[in-house]
Order: sequence, then structure tokens, then C-alpha cells
Amino acid sequence: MSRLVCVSNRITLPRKAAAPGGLTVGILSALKRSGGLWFGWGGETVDTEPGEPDIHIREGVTYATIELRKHDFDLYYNGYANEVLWPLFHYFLKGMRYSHEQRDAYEDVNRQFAQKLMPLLESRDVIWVHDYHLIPLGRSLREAGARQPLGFFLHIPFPNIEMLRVLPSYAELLRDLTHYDVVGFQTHNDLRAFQSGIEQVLGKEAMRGDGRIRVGERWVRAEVFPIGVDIDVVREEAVAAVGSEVVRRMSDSLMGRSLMMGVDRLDYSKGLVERFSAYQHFLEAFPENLGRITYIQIAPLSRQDVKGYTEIRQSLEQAAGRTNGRFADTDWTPIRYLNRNFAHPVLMGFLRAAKVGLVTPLRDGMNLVAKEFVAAQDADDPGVLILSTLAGAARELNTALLVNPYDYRAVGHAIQAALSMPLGERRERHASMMQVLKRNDIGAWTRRFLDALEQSAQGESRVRAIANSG
Ligand code: ADQ
Repeated sequence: MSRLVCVSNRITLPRKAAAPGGLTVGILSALKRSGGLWFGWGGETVDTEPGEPDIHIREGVTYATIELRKHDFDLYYNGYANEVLWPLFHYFLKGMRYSHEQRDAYEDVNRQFAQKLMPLLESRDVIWVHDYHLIPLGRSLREAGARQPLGFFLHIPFPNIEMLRVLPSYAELLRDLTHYDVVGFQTHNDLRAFQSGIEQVLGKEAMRGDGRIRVGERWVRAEVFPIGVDIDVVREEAVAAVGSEVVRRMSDSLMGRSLMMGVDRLDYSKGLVERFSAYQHFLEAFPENLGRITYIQIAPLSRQDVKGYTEIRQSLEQAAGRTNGRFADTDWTPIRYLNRNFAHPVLMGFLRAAKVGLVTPLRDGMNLVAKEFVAAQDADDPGVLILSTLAGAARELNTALLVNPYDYRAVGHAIQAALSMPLGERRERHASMMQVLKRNDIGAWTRRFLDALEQSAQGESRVRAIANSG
């Protein structure tokens, strides 16, 4: 039987207190089904030559972690990945800072990944590479002699060609993606953006009617695989956590007020500054809610070494301070803004306790918090999801209250509508979203991707064994 090898920039070994991000949840779900190897950077930087990968085995999954030189890491991760690709792919040109030195480091670190991974590979492996940090890895692996089936999934949006062309090396980026057998995206928009880029670089004749791309003698499959959540796990975590001390303490402290929750990494793409303005507008426009609603925003700091993240942090502290200074009473704080992590089950308990889930990114590949909010609700008395039209999740969760996150008035009105929505309507909207979540849960995501790899040019029978083992 063949083995699944997942590769991502960062590996988080399972720890009790760890708060896994979306990518981690997805990869673990895939690996736990079939066992296999997870390869990536372990979180340590060194000043000397990095050593050989460290190997750990936990619950049937082998974790191989590598070190990176500090200088390389700064240029590759803080630099190219997070100051060039992340802002560009999220349509934030203002945050983009391009340098050739960063680009060279990005290429170099991808080659280092390939060199360190090659000796660990077996001929029957199937390789699944994750996200924008590792776009050139497929080419580097092929150059190093890898012949195994290679898949790539992009967790973030893929920009329209007119945006992508801002990148001096955009054509190389598109060509690099064609070294994979399967390239996966979150939504049809992303897929179309990729296809229009490919048409521009390889010509219209490279595109087949069925969506495949011809590259010399090879075919590349580019498709949509919307990532989902494990509905049962989220529900179980949420139900169990509601009785836990930390969630009970939070609920008691509301003193009967309605709870509105936001849960995000602190990132400019998540639209928190705009969200805070919208909330302030809501309190001004609908003063009957003063003292009756508590908005808890959980936003742990991320990427603190990347310029731009300090600014957003300051803006948010000021905005929360302004709203609280203006509207708070001796026994009521309108916004509770927390820069800290909570264990996943606790978060799910908070989401279940909320009457309103506020998920208003300015751009997001998918946004799993939106899906988790829906899955965590009590179906008999569900809360209402307010969701940005610019999140990938809005393509599927179209019975959420959809808002343009830049339109603070519309977001304020949506909060008011959510708070006063009758039970029947809440149930209907929730039931319809649950159907979508069931169809596209995390297991379906993994299976579909591995099935596509199965049908791709190489390694049919080997991949089938993995896909069926779930
Ligand atoms: P992220 O940008 O990290 O992921 P998201 O999809 O919201 O964003 O996933 C976050 C995950 O981390 C969720 O499981 C959530 O519960 C958890 N999380 C978020 N905030 C947390 C907090 N404060 N404490 C603890 N856990 C927290 C990227 C893309 C997304 C895409 C995912 C998966 O940017 O668009 O949905 O990958 O593909």
C-alpha cells in the first residue's frame, strides 16, 4: 500500500494546548485517515548549517521536521511568503514589498525542502504539498528526481491575472504550478483566475475543455476542492465545552446579554479594523442595544516579525479603546478584545454560546471559523452567521447574512437583523448551511483531492489504496 506524504511550511506537533490553524486541521485529517509522513519546518531557526530532519512518530503519523537558517527564514517566510505573496494573493498591494533577495531565498528554501525530503521518500509515495510558501517545491522535487504523483493545494485565494502580473516573476509562478499533477483551489473564482493566468502564459491552446492543462507531454488537473470542517468533532467539542469552567465563566459574565463572537488570527486580511468600525456604527445607529450586547473578539497575534502587523495591532487597540471609552458603562464593556489563543474545544464552546457570529474578512481563501460557527450551533436554537461576500466560504454558505465587509452601514444593519431574527428563520438558514457542511466536510475534501491524484497521469493504483483507506 502506498504512503501519503504531506508537506507544509510549518509543522505543529500535536500538543494539548496548541491551537491548530486551518491548514494544520486539514493536513492532520488527511494523515490520520491513512497514516503517513508530514514533512516541514519545525519552528526552529539556526545560525549554522541546518542538520538532518528530526523524526517523531505520534498516533501513526510520522513527523519529519527540518531547521532553517535564520537569515533564510527571514527572507523566505517573513519576506517573500508574507510580504509579497500573502498581500498580493489577498489583493493588498499596499502591503507588498518585493525584493530579488527575498525571491532568491524563497527558491533556495524550496530547494532545501526538496533536498531534505528526497531521502525520506519511497517509490510508492503520493506527495501532497500545501500552500503558497511551497509553490516551487514541485519543480524542485522533479529536478531532484522525484517521480511520485504530486499534488498542490492553495489554501488562500488565487489572484486575478491583472493583479498577479504585478509580480515580476508571475510567469514562473504559474509555470511552477504546472509541475504538479493536480492543483487544487478553494473556489471556482480562484480556479478561473488560475486558468486565465495559464492562458496568458502557455496560450489558450494549452487549456482543454474539461479543465485539464497540457504541458508538453503531460496533463495537469486544476480543480476546486473547498475545504470543510469535521462537523461531528466541532459539535462534540462545542457541546462538551459549554459545560466547562472557562465557557461557563464567560457565559455568566454576560449577565443575560446577547453574545456576538469573532475569532480570527490577527491579520489585516481578516477585516478587524473595518469590523470594529461597523460595530461602533451599529451602536450609534441602534442605541436600544446599548448594554444589551457583548462583542468578544479573539485575535491572537500572528507574524509579529512582518511589517504591517504591528500597525494593524495598534489600529485595533485604538479602535476598541475608542468604542469602549465612548459607550461603556460602569457595568458594561461593549467590546472585549483578546489577543490570546484558546484551545480549539473552548473556542467551539464560545461559538455555540454566541447569538451572532461575525466573520467579515476583506479577502479569505475559505475561512473555517464561519463553518465552525455553523457546525457548533444548537440546531433547535441556532445563532446567526454574518459572513463577508469576499470569503471563499460565502460561495457555499449563501444562507448566512452576506455583507460587504467594507460597508460598515450594511454590517451594522446585519448585526441588528441577526439579533432580531425570528427562530423559524434562524433554523431554516442554519439547516440549509448544515446540508452544505455535510456535503463538503473535511473527509470529503481529503477524499476528493486524493481521488483526483488517483486519476491523474501517474500512480493510479497506489493513490487509490490511500483514498479508499479513509
Ligand atoms: P487561516 O487564515 O489561518 O487559514 P481560518 O480558515 O479561519 O484561517 O482557519 C483558522 C483555524 O484556526 C480554525 O480552525 C479556527 O478555529 C482556528 N483559529 C482561528 N483563530 C483562533 C484562535 N484565536 N485561537 C485558536 N484557534 C483559532 C488559511 C486560509 C483560510 C482557509 C484555511 C484552511 O487563510 O482562508 O480557510 O487556511 O484552508
